[in-house]
Amino acid sequence: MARGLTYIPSTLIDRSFREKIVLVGVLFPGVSQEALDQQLDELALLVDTAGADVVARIVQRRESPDPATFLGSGKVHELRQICLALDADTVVFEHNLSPAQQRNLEKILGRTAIDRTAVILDIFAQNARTPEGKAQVELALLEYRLPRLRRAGGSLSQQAGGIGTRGPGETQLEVDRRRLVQRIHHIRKELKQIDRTRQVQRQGRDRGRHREVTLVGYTNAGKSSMLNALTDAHVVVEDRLFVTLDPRTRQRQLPGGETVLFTDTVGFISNLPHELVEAFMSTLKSVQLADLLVHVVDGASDYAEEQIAAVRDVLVEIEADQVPELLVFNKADLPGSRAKDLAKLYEGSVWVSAATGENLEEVVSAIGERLRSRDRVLTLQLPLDRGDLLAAAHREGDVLDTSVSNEGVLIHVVLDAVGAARFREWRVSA
Ligand SMILES: Nc1nc2c(ncn2[C@@H]2O[C@H](COP(=O)(O)OP(=O)(O)OP(=O)(O)O)[C@@H](O)[C@H]2O)c(=O)[nH]1
Ligand SMILES: [Mg+2]
Repeated sequence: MARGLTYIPSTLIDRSFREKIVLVGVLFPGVSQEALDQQLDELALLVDTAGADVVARIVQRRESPDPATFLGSGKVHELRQICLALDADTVVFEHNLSPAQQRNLEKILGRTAIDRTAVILDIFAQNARTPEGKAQVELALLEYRLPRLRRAGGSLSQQAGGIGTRGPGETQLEVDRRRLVQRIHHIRKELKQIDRTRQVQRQGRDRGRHREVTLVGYTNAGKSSMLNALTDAHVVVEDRLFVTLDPRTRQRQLPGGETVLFTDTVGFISNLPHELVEAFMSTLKSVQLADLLVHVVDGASDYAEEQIAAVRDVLVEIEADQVPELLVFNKADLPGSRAKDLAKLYEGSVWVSAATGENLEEVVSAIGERLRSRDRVLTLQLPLDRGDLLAAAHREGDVLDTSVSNEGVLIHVVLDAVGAARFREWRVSA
C-alpha cells in the first residue's frame, strides 16, 4: 500500500474504458414519478461526470425495499436480462444499498452494483488535487468501503498475504479490515493536523479586521465563476459536477473601502453522502465561520427551488444555518433563465450573470449592505492607560482611525452587535 496522503483506493468505476451503466430507481409511496425522474436525471449527470455512459433506466414501484435485493426478485432477473442484452458493465441504484443488498445483487446480476453515494465518491476521488482534498476523499472512500469488505472468492482466504503479515488465526478479511481501520485512524490524525495549521493561519490572518464571505451553492451553480467575477481569482470553472474540492480564498475591496475575504467551497448536492460531509468538515468550517454566505443559485435550472432547499439542508447538517445568507440567482444571461423572476420572488435576493458580469455591482453592494447591517461604526473613547482595551478593539473590530488627546484615545471602530455591547461603557454619544 502506498504511503502518505497521495494514496487513493482504486475507485468504483473502471475508467480504462467508458463503462455502460444501467440506472435503477424505485418509486416508493409518496414520491411522484416526476420527482423520481428528476433524481434519475441528476444521477445520469453524475454518471456522465464520473466518465461512464447510461444505456438504460429501470423503474419499479414498491412499498418498501426488499431487504435482500432491494428490488423484487422478478425485477432483479429482468434487470439481469437487460444487462445481458445491452452488455452493461455496472448497475447504479439511485437509493443507498446496504452492503448485503449490494453483495446479493452482484451475485445475481453477475456485475458490479453500486449506489449514488459510490458515484459521488468516485467523482470526488477524480477531482481531488491537494493533499488535504485527497486525504478527505480517501477517508470518505475508506469509510464507505469498510462495511463492504468481503471474503475473497466467498471463502475465508488463507492464501492471500505473505508470511508474517497476519496474527495467529486471523483471516484475510480480518487483516484487511484491520488495515483499513488503521489507515482511517492515520488519515483522521493527518486531517486534524492540517485543520490545526489552518486555525493558526486563520487567527494570524487578523480575523476581525476583514469580513469573511463564503460562496455556497449547489454543484455547478457558478460559485467559482462568481469568485472569479468578484476577485479575478482565475479559479477553474467547468461544466461538470464537483470541480472545486479545494476552496480558494481571495480578497477584494467593497466600494465603502472595507476589505472582504471571499472563499469558494465544494458544491452541495441533495442527499450529500454523510461520509463526505464528515470528511470535508474542516474545509466546510469556512462556511460555519463566515460573516455572510453568498448562496449562488443556478437561475437557469428547472430545479432551482429544489436546489435551494437541498443546499439549506446541508447548511443545517454542517451547523451553518445561523450564518446570514444572501441569495444570488446566477446565469441570468442564458435564454429562458428564471434568474430575474426568482430574484423578485425571494425577498432581499439579487440576480447576476457571473459569465458576462451583468448586475455584478448590485451583488457587490448587496454584500456590503448585508455586512454593514450586522456592523456599526462606533466612536469610543478609551482611557490612556487601557492599552488592553485598544488591543481588544483591534482584535474584535475594524479600527478605522485613532487619535490621541489628553482625555484618552479616540477611535472609530466597526463592531458587530456583540462587540458593540462589550464596549458600551466607552462609547461617546455622537
Ligand atoms: N451562461 C452562464 N454560464 C455560467 C454562469 N456562471 C457559471 N456558468 C457556467 O456554469 C458552469 C459551472 O460553473 P462553476 O463556476 O464551475 O460552478 P461551481 O458552482 O463552482 O461548480 P462546482 O465547483 O463543480 O460545484 C461552467 O460551465 C460555467 O461556465 C453564468 O452566469 N452564465
Ligand atoms: Mg467550483
